[in-house]
Amino acid sequence: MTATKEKPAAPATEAAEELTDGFHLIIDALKLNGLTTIYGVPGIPITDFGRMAQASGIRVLSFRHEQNAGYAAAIAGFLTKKPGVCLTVSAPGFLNGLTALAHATTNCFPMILISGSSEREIVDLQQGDYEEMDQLAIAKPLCKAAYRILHAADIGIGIARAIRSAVSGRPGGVYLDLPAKLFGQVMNAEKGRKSLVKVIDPAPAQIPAADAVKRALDVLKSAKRPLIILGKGASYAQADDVIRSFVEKSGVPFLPMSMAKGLLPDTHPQCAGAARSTVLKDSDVVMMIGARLNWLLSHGKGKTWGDAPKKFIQIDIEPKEMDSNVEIAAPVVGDIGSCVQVMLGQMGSSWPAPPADWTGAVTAKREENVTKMAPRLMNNNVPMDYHGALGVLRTIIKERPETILVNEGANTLDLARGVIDIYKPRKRLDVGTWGVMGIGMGQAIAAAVETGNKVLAVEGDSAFGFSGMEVETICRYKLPVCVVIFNNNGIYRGTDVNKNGADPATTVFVAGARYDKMMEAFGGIGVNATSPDELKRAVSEALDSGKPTLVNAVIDPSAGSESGRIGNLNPQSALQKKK
Ligand code: ADP
Ligand code: TZD
Ligand code: MG
Repeated sequence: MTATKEKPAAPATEAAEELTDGFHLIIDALKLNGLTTIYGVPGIPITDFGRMAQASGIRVLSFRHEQNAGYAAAIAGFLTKKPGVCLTVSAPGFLNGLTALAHATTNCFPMILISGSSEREIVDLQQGDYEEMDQLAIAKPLCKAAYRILHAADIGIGIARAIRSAVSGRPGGVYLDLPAKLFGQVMNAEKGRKSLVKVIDPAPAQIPAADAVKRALDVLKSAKRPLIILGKGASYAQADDVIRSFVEKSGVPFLPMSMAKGLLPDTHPQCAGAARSTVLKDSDVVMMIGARLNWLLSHGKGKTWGDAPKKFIQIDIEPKEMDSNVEIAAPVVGDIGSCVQVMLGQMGSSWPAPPADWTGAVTAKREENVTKMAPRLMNNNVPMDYHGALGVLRTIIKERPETILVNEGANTLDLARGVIDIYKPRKRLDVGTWGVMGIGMGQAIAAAVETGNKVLAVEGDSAFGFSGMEVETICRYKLPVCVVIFNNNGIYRGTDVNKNGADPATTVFVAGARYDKMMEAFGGIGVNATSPDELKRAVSEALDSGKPTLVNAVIDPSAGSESGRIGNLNPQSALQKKK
């Protein structure tokens, strides 16, 4: 079957019954629900499906590895509030995509992984079919919901269930299993059309209870040292104006989690990003909006949070999130847009500003830290250190606030998160809840595809390696992506030496590698940048031209620290002293 092939012809004996089949019904169901972009890798049994989808006007982006296509779909879900779709072949392709599906679920991004599968009769008897695997059973524990469609007549319902499962309540990943036989199944076209479902109100508003709102406002009002923490759920909610109005009306200092940076600009007078340790330690009431008290916030307790007793207010769509780590004094369950809107409405016209000694102390701390950092960001050292290189990128983003920043690595991640200010919502994408390496190229591609904006991907050399082959994809689709590799010759540092044998140490790579040449191999622009000035010129040109570019930024191999900012999470051997 080819892309240009018409719908199945009616047998000559039956007078012109119009027919359709699985291929067309899946495509029609996706389009009916506005799912018009697919990220995937072709092969049996979905090659023709990809061609037909492309012929039907769906944008089908072919990747070099399913994991990267999956990360693209996951972040597309975050950026658009519609499930990102990843399409894979059976067993190995499915498994490659599964990491991204689990990642989407963990991060609360809506995504649908659609995988072709082998024949059930053979799989279930384990008779050794081509790429045999019980994919549905394997996917189930790793996602929000998993479905298999066996009959063409169920395609409409199956896809509707997948969409609703992905986006309603707490968003997450959904697996959809499509056995090879389904695609060719034929049915009456009119019946087929009628079987399709346009999902009405897939993520219904969830209005918070009035007493919960009152309780939350009472706690907030009682605070002497209040703090608002914005998480990526708040970015996802696309309630930007109402969140900004609420924060500004409250007068409370706010701390953005990494993917909530830019929801209000990092340069906003209430932003406490540069006074993070102080506000976490000294605050007495903390209001979480779309952020979880997981490891990224030290579970809401311990040294990070200081000794002073704290009360938490939490807005989240997932009721079970409340009290997950510490007691939540004022849980507000609902969607962020509705919750913040209702709270804003109830604040009245004379909401009291937080005590000036608190807001003043936060501002003073922030300014002290910003001033301390400034000269480091202007250094012109060669080889570059992280701060010298990031100082340049910080200015470039300031001048181009629409640019989407993708960021992964260890030192490259932790330092860039602190240094590069973000000015607009959903303009910073990164490793998320797992701190996973490998999201870089998938996220960069989807960010460019979904928004049309320019993308700057700031990558550790190790981090980049997980998805580096997708630079070919970037060149093939001519996407406006500039990849900057912070090349310090290794993981955390490039200086480790193995004293006990001929093999290199476990954390180092080929010294002086030229990643820029990878880009040139596919017709993109490659630049080797050894100084902040060279870096500035190369990245500015790339973002202004929109041409696929990779800048190999040579970083001092000894500049980084083990595990960036989270070295404390490494277990230590009692028997072996660390260097
Ligand atoms: P961060 O890593 O930025 O702290 P998390 O991923 O830990 O953020 O938390 C995001 C939270 O936002 C999740 O608990 C999720 O249930 C919640 N969430 C996602 N979308 C919405 C929404 N539209 N309304 C309310 N809560 C949401
Ligand atoms: N594998 C996966 C999928 N995710 C991970 N987080 C890791 C391995 C472990 N890991 C980190 O947590 S950071 C990192 C690895 C391998 C790479 C750090 O090196 P880098 O950044 O070159 O990307 P810096 O600038 O050298 O620190
Ligand atoms: Mg490195």
